[in-house]
Amino acid sequence: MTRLLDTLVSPNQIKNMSLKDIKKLAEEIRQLLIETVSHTGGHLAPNLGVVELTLAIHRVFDTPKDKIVFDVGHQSYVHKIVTGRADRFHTLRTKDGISGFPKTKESEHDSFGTGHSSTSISAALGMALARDMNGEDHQVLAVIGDGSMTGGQAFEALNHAGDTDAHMIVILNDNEMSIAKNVGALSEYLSKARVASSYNKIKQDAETFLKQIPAVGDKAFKTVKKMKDGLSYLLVSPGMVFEELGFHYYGPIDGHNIELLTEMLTKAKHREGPVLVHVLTKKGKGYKPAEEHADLFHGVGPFCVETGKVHKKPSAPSYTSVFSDALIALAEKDDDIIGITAAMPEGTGLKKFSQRFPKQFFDVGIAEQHAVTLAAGLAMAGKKPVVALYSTFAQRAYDQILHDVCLQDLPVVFAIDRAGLVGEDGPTHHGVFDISYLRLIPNIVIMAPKDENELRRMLVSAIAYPHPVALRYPRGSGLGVEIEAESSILPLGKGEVVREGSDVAFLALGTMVHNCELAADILAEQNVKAGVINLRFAKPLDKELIIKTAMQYRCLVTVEENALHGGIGSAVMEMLNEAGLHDVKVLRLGIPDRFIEHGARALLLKDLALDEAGIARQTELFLEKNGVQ
Ligand SMILES: Cc1ncc(C[n+]2csc(CCOP(=O)(O)OP(=O)(O)O)c2C)c(N)n1
Repeated sequence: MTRLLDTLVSPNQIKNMSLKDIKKLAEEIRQLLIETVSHTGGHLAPNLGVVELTLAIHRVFDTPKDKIVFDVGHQSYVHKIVTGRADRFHTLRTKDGISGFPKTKESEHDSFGTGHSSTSISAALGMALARDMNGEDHQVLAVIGDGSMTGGQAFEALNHAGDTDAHMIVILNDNEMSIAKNVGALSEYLSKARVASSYNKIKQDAETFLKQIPAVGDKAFKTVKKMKDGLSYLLVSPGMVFEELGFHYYGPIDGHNIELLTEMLTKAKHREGPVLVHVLTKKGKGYKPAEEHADLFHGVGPFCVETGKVHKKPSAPSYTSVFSDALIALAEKDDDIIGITAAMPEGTGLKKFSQRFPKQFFDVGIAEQHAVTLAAGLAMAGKKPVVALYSTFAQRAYDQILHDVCLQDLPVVFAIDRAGLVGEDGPTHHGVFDISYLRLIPNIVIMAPKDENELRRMLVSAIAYPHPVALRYPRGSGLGVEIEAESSILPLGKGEVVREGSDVAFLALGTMVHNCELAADILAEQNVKAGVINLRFAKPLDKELIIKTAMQYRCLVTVEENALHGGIGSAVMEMLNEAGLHDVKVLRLGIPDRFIEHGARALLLKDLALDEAGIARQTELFLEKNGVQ
């Protein structure tokens, strides 16, 4: 049987489809999503939840003329499928394949690139204001989840949009979930709105029914009305908050009912000014394992479609889980330790901590800025906050790190997870800038472990140092070293000599220490004797060790999984320059000055010549050029 999907070349075709066909198309899209993500991994549950919503949007609006901004963009797969990318969808998140997030370079139907949350309303408002200035007449939509609505920027944008006449439509996709269960007062409000709307519906149905019964009808009707008046103070008007902010509110409506969605979106399209359409969806809709475990299937690795079981590769524990266990062990002895996450309890490993120490844990929603200043407040009052953030999302809280924490030299620990290349999520998620953007801030200590034991020692040290500390570690598994029973404090700003050599010395940090050891093995086969220094600290640098190594080897190769600009290579060169060591040759290896696309981490490292073979090859060329070989 031919699939409707195979005949779909333009989203415009959806407009002429019968409702029956649209429902069939929805079914086919669900199959494609499940089948593809079971191989590639990706954001399955969010996309299963927005199949009908996306089809209804394309039924009512015309892309690329009309602009849709998907918040975070992890739920844009259905949009990609119906805008001419169905045949390439199997390449999702693979190198040179379809990106897991909207990308203006990938399609004219993607009107704005996203990946970090809570930006959609700002971007859509900007587009709507520009449209009006240019005298154009297209529509602008922001599709934002209830989780992303907890981000401060979403409120800033609502506050501004409601004060303009610009016509734009915000679609609030409310599934009561962020990655984990959504948190916060807004989330509570939205739950009440759900209850209020079903209460109103029951009330209306009951009233109509009772009025139809002669004689008894009137009496019963009055009783129901009394009940309603008694209850109404408990209920909120569903759209009150948004109406007060200057939006015209529609909803809440069933986000899986295409007819209703079409009707509401058409109304919203023809209204003036800012409009908010509140839709209720089920995350993971249509695939039982994803409905039942929406958090696990939010962003999932390859899995078995029949059982819903994630394929687990046997491997060493992840750095995240080593961090998680080490933090719990520390908190067992110190109840001043506070764990803080910005809506990522599972991803940062703090979920276990929250279960063990519920009173010492805060999930603040997608609010990295607040998380950091909250930690500053806690630290000022004597607590020992550990803010676990992904490197890429810590960018959000830059001013808070600088102004609220470092300027006051407060002992806040930043557990910077997913530092380095993250792989399939791509440029919006690679954590390759943190050393550069943190290194210039006074007072902060920055370190990165070479393996699991060093991560444990660094966490113990971070809690003990009386300064702000950023401890960066990568996504994925550690090296599989045997975990030591005791973890002692590291001397601040001291590196270690991992391997002695004579021709060239690697100065490396974090993940790259191991790669340099392997590269040194390769070089040894060519009779090149390479030393390996584990710097441990990006700040303060081990001046004594670096100067000594520079004088001894005269040829240095710095290696880091961070941008070359402003990274440890830059730091070492600044130090050599200040020490007057102008004739020491330095090769800097790291992430070049461009955004790195998505793809498996190993492939990306190979492409950038940051795997052992690439490091060895580049080192040989460098030595040749400098007449060492
Ligand atoms: C600034 C920022 N912090 C954290 C994340 C990680 N993140 C991706 S999606 C998501 C939850 C989004 O929830 P919601 O908007 O409700 O969308 P849903 O997946 O439920 O459809 C989070 C926390 C992010 N993308 N950006």
